[in-house]
Amino acid sequence: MQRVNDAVKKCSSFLFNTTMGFFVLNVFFVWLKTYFVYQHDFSLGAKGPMQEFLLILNPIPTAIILLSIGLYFRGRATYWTMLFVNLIQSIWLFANILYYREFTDFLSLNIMSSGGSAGNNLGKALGGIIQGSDFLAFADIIVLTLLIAFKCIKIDKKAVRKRIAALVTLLGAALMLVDYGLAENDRSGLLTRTFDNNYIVKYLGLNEYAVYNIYKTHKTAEEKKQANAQDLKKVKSFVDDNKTMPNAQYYGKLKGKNVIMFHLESFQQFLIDYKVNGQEVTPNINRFYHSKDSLSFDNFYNQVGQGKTADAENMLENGLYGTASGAAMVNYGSTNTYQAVPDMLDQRGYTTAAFHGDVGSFWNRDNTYKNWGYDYFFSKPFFPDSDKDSYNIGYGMKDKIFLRDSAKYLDQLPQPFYSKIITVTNHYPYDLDKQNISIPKTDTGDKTVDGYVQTARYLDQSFGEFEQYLKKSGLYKNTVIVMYGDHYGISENHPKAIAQLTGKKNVTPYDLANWQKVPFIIHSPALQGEGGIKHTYGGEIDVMPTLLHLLGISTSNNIQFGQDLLASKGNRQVVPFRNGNFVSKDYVKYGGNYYVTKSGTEIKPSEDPRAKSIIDHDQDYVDKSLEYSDDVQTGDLLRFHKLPGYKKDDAKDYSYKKQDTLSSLAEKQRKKPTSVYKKHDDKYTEYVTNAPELGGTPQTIPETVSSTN
Ligand code: GP9
Ligand code: MN
Repeated sequence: MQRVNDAVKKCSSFLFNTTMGFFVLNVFFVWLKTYFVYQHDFSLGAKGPMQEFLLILNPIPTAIILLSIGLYFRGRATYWTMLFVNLIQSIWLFANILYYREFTDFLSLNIMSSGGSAGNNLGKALGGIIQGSDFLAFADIIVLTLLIAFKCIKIDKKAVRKRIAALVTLLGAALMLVDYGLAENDRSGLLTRTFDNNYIVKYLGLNEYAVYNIYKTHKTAEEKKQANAQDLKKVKSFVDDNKTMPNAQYYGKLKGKNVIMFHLESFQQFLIDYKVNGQEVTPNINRFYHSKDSLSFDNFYNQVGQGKTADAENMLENGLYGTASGAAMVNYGSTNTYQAVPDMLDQRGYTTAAFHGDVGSFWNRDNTYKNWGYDYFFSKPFFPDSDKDSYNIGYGMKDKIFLRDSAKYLDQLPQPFYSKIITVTNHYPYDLDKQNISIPKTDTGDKTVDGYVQTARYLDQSFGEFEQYLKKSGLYKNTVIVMYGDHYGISENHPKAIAQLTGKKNVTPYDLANWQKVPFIIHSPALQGEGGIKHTYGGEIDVMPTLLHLLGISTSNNIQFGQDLLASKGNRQVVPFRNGNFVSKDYVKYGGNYYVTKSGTEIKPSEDPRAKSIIDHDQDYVDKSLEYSDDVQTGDLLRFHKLPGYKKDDAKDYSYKKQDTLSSLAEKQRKKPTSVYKKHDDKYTEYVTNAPELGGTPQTIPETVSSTN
């Protein structure tokens, strides 16, 4: 007992009477409150022991580094410096608690310096959102100050040796490196690909996020400052030179129709008509693909870079490539000027809405969509019980549940509407719970590959249910359903499995280029049988002009890099990949090799002057397209471009908060009662799903498991 008492005494004398003790107290409290806020106020979605561990670890390094500044002073100055550093960190924590509660995102330099919508709204709403527990962020500072005032903590006059102070700072830096190493190991590309602010905080910490955000903001602002209206000139002349002539047969054919952009997550073209065990994997999507009311494309490629889904979205709705590194939506989405498809349609009387069963902050959608003109963004918090474990898998809600819940909102959109529905279940690692599995895995033996057909089947079934809803609601006949796969599902790092799935002995770069094909289908009964499978070479960048022309909207004044895939004239049929490779109607350049597109025969351009001149020409087009598209985004060049009839709009006018959304929807319906709900006398369409989580029948896998195809 005596020994315990002695130990406690020693310990408290260290903590209360020495500089190092005071330092330890501060580090401990900063860590404790930050960790508490992580768990209590933010939803960082830490999964598994490593992410949980990093959440515990990540407040410590900056706490040590910053508080150790105090160790370089002596006496009183040391104590006040530490308290001051603690205070600064606490204010940052406190501000983020409030901001996050309202916007499910973290404060950024742009938001703070713009004094924009976010700031204003936050100011107004502050009274309403502040909670007593928020002030815990300052509790330790008050207690420590009082303890000093009442001399319970005695100021240690001795200075800490400089060498020791430096060692402590170094310890903080070392811990930061350890944290970063473990984080990169768990989620590679964390800082280069920049998925989501939540990820940076989850893995690296709130203070690291602040530094990263300041650095990024500064870099982006510098690039923008250096750009001027002159830079737009060469871009514009390049875009003008590559304009396509719309096809009279199709131009305006789908004018005034609703549009649903149905995002098939990670869905590759090879899945179309693919069979496992003699069964079609995706019978519903196949049916759409082959329908006479569908314009389908069998030489259509994904062109994404690091931004993956975000790059696909950027291409489809802006005709701009993803940027050379990172995700354009994250780096520029909050600040750049856009002349995007949703906004163009919005200004022509469309209601515009995006739907996604993940959190709104992923890929910075919650900010970017405002600048793209989306009236509404229905993300996870909009759907009932969307946090329930059994409703989720991988990145977000299971597609069947997500689509059922989305239909409720779709019913309420005044028509015509333009909507984008982003599915997510068919995403790596292709996990699916047993009750939802309805087809055997493939048997390549590659674990990351074999479940792919199962989630693809699930996506297909989800789409099938959604199609029934469209028919039942009456939307089907006056809606264009655009389906596209956003990018690969099985990456090139699985050549053996790819060979087996495609029935080849081994795969060449030519096969891998073909492997980048994804479906692109424009389906509408209004095509009146004038669809068919088109063989034009194209990719995601071409969707914008193709679709807008079908809707009867000219793109001749847009700064966009796509070409109308239905064009009667001027289509180059060159498909740039983000790394400068390409596929054209003539040649394929992939992984440093060249092939004849139609036959797959490898060629050496240096030995074939005719091929070389075509390839050089195509390469020049590819390089310029990518370079100019980057210039538009890094220099924010659209701020200098006047699009006739287009009104630049302001992110401040949009709010994706649930309450604001619901009241805006209600008001819109009163003013413009053209929604399904209004047309059906204030009734929602019945949505039928067999999702077992909602009481439907669980799926079963057929007995026999044999090899693919
Ligand atoms: C997450 C989802 C996935 O919201 O869009 O993005 P990805 O990893 O496919 O780019
Ligand atoms: Mn994706």
